Amino acid sequence: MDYITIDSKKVPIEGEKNVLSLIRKAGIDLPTFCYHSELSIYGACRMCVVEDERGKIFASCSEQPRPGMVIYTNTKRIQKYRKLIMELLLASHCRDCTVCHKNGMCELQSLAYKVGVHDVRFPNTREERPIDMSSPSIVLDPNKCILCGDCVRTCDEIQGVGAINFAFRGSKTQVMPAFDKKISETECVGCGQCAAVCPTAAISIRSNVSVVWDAIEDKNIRVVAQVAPAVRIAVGDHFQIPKGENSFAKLVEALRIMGFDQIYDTNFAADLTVMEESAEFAARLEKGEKLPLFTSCCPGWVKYCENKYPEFAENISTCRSPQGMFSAVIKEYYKESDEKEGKKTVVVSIMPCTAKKGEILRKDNFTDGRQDTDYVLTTTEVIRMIKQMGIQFDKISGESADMPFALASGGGAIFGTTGGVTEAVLRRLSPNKDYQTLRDISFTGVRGEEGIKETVVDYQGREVKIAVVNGLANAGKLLDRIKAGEVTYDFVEVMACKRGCIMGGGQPGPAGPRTKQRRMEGIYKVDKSSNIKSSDENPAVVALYQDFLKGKEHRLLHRNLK
Ligand code: HC1
Ligand code: SF4
Repeated sequence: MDYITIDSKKVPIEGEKNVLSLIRKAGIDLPTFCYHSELSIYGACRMCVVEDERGKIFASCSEQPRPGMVIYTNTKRIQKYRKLIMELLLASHCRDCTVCHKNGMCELQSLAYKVGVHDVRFPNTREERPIDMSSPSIVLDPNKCILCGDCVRTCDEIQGVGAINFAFRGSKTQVMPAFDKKISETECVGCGQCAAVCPTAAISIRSNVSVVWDAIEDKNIRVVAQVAPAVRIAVGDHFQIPKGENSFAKLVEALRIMGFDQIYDTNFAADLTVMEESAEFAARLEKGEKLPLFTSCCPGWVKYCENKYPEFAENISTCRSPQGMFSAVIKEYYKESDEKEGKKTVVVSIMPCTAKKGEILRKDNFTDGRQDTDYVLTTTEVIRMIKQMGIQFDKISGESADMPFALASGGGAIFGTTGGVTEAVLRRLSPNKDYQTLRDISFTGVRGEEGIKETVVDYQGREVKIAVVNGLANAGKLLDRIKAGEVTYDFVEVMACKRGCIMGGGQPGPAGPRTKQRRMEGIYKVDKSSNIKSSDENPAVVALYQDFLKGKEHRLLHRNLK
């Protein structure tokens, strides 16, 4: 086997494409801003520089490993070099760290500390630039940008959107949409993946924290929370909870301490979505109409399809997302009590996703002209609120969500990761729900991290072709193949974010490969521990259909498409 030597440790080369990967394999956490294993190599930030035995200094992310190489990662020269790079980055960065909302979560801040920069010798010569607040999902603040390009490559390579790019030259270089447009005037789908990779607050999540505190403070407002499937396995990340552990009960207790009046589980509404989407799929299959049916629960995907492939817009399920269905049901549920008590119900949904902030503003998601979800808080915003309140999240023991919307099946839980919607629909449509059948469904190929998964299942004696897609660029590839007649499907699940909602733009970061893996496992553990596996077996769902929902299914659960 071939080796390289890193700081006197021999490290085997096992297919790694760059020296940086071997350094990390050796257990050394070398700082980087612009290196991400899933993106093309850019080599711009130079933070990962190392020195070889000949005294040559180079960026380890863009250097191929050669057998016999000897690498030093922390010589005096390297330390000096890194400090200088950091100082130059800080020189052109605004200095409002103490009041920045990324304070404490900023990679620039933590790396400045790590490399030992305590002073910046250079004046800040950069002009103040306007902040773009036009999107409901993200905020672009060019004054905080270090030009690492992570956001540009993510939007282009992973999401296939290309809404932002570098503009101007030299000291005027800036990341922004083309033609001086605002981000809301581009094809941006609000997925927030750019914000998730941004090491500073140059692209950040549009915050609703203060308006939610205002609502909680108002005694005439009933503040109702719904908590999405993927939030529970990431909210603990900032509180020393093991990665991927289910923190739902702790979150419920924390929300109660904060002053939320009712706390419900969006997994319950995911069960409602499975019921409606399965029925819609079965009906379309029977008629042979508008196939493939595309899932509709991911707003980033819905917008992407409408923007880039409008010819497929009719194929998207008419079902609202679980968030949309649930908020409509909650508002209807409290209608009478609100009138009697002179109160107003405000629904706050707690989501891993920034695009959900845009979904709630879509008119096709309104009920009788009313916006059902009032505010969306991402997982990171909720983490901030927990910290603001001083709740010792790791110490509280946890409580149950409120009835009647606390009970969910495992099928609802697995919505939080790629393949979950499809698996839940297959469980629902299967006449048998025994252990072996459900196990067989889980092995049809719908699980796993691949960008495009395909499978064929039997449904009432016919072959049903299914694709599961995650990452919008992969959706574009699949749609191109469908358009070219190269492939046909009956059912296609699309999630905008790679690995699904567990890696939504509103989840805490940075999340390395192990965290991603743990989050996926965390979702399946929630399913495993659930006594009810299929949405149609959820007694709370059955009861809702028998009584409250009678005659209102279409009005509350489907998009109003004219
Ligand atoms: Fe998702 Fe969904 S699974 S879209 O990823 O269908 O955001 O978690 O809440 O609505 O349930 C997100 C997650 C979420 C919806 C559900
Ligand atoms: Fe691109 Fe998504 Fe960021 Fe919009 S939110 S700029 S689509 S990565």
